[in-house]
Amino acid sequence: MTTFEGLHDGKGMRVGIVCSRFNEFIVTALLDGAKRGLSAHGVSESDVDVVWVPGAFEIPIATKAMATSGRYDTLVTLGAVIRGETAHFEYVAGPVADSIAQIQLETGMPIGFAVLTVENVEQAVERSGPGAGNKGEEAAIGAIEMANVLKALR
Ligand code: INI
Repeated sequence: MTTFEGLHDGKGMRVGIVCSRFNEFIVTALLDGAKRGLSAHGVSESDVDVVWVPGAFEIPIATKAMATSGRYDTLVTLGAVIRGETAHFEYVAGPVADSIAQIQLETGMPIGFAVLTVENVEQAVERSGPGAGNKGEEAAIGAIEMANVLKALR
């Protein structure tokens, strides 16, 4: 029996992060978490690019451009869609998640997903704090693991 497991070793990995500016204070906290996770697992700051887009709806097109650029080993997407703030929550949140899943399958690029979809600002703050449970940090570490497991499978 052979077991394939991706290590959380990001040494030498080039990472692209897509951030949406809507609810910027939350996304900045997710970005801090993602940077923490990458650095703790060996990714050098000079190997990380951060791209800002206006809102979560614009994340997929920027992510696809990065996924097909040949410049990255893995990507991370960060955003915050808050139900209390928009009548079109469903029209933004669902398509973004579906599109990111689709881009992974079309391009073979692993993409960490921390586009929060929450009921209110309090829930967004809980998931983007400086301690454990920062979803940006979790997505970044997951992105490293997936890059390694896909490399092993290929
Ligand atoms: N974008 C977000 O990232 N989060 C939101 O909660 C949000 N709300 O509430 O509407 C939001 N809307 C903007 C959207 O992502 C696009 O940027 C906009 O529609 C322009 O295309």
